[in-house]
Amino acid sequence: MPRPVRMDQLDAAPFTLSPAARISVAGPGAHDVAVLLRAELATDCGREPEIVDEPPAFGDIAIVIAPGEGPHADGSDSEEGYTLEVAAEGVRIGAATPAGAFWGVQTLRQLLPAAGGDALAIDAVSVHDHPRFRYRGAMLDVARHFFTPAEVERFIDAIVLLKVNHLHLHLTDDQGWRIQIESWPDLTRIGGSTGSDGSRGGFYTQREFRDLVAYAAARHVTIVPEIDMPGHTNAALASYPELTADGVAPELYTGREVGFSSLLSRDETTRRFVRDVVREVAALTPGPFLHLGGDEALSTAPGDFAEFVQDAAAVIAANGKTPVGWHEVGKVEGLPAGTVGQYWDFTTPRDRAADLALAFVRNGGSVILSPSDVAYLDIVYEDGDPIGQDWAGGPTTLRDSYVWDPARIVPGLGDAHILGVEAPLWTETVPTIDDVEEMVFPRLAAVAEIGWSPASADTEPVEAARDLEEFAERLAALAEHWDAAGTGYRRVPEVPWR
Ligand code: TNX
Repeated sequence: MPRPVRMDQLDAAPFTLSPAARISVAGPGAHDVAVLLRAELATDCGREPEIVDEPPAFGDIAIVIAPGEGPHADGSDSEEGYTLEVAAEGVRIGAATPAGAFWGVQTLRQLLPAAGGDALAIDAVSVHDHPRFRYRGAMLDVARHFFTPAEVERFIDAIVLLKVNHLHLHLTDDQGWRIQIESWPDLTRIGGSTGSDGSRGGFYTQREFRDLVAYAAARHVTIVPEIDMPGHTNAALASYPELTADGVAPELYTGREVGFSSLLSRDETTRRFVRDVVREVAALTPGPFLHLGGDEALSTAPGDFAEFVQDAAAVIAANGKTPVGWHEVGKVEGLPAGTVGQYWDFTTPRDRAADLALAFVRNGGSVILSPSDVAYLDIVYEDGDPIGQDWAGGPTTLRDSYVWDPARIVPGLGDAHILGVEAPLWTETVPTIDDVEEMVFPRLAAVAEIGWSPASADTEPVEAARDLEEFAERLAALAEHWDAAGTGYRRVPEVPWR
């Protein structure tokens, strides 16, 4: 999971992971991948193979990173592909990059029986695999409810099993400001002091955030930080009255409304604020993207919105980052070329949403698809669920999250202009990391597969291109790994859980 591009059962004896098996490494970065594999095997099945810098012996796991390795031979230009060969003689993972090898490791983990036992055997198999899209994302809203660095690390561990390679952190909103800004310390001192429903709040110091970015990067996950502007900013306004029109700080906000707050446009103090925040966040971010939000700015006049976003996007570009914005940002002319849009309207676009998405392409950029009626992880699974919202087209079942295709949403927006897919978890109603996991899994597996696995051509209707029953069988197998890792998930009725 996600389904590989090609997987052939071989007519050969199976591989058994013996207690004497070693991990043999060759090529730049292979040792680091091996260290991660060893740690994952320790959790998955209680084995900690020795890592050796020598050719594999019978029964070893080899990790080989070299330019000719991976599925380039299949005509893919992806940097993230890998091959995996399993037979009695041993396991061999080949890739051109450490990321490719790491995704091969995730496939190997899934092939091994979960929960250990003595007979750790895998049928002989050959896998050739690479992703459909470069960007496969999950979003965690740490602004409404705060999650600690350890909780976010646990979340990263869970998403990499699905080959998800971007974690978008929604760091600021009306209910909380979660990233330390040294030049504006009250953002976290005041704005970070609470959260949705009066929850206890919290924030990441710059040091904690750097460590989180490094933890993610070691696992080939890029952190995409979002500072949501000009709306969704009550926590900032409550921290600094000089950012408001009348100089009076609003109360901190713990409710669930959206669209009532706004930063000012054409205001010198606000400009300084945006420059300082973007500079500090960009400096913490080795990844290419900085997300400026831009959604639901319902109390910002259209002209003010355009001026604000033009300025913020230019500042992001001047700090060496590619701006990302929710699709409303597509209304704004004169964005830096290459600005990325994140589409959150439905799988059947309403109003101007399709045109706004295409505006990013006209400007030399690309689009991340997060259609809210299928990819929003905070939407209830069933009517009456105690946690979750239900605005985005009613409940989102596993079937809903699986049966759609990114290239069939906005007419004229095909694979070439789609950067990838992302499933966001908003947390107004999601207080704990256990609740987070129950909302995210198994639906993230569906979106991750849509982002990784090839589409079955243009089969009409889209239902014909996705076999829910076969997917559900694979999910039931995957869930044994979730059980072993202690990852929570919702036991949705479509899956024959074991
Ligand atoms: C919409 S769609 C939001 C968030 C809410 C979410 C709740 C979008 C970009 N923003 O502010 O948390 O709905 O489902």
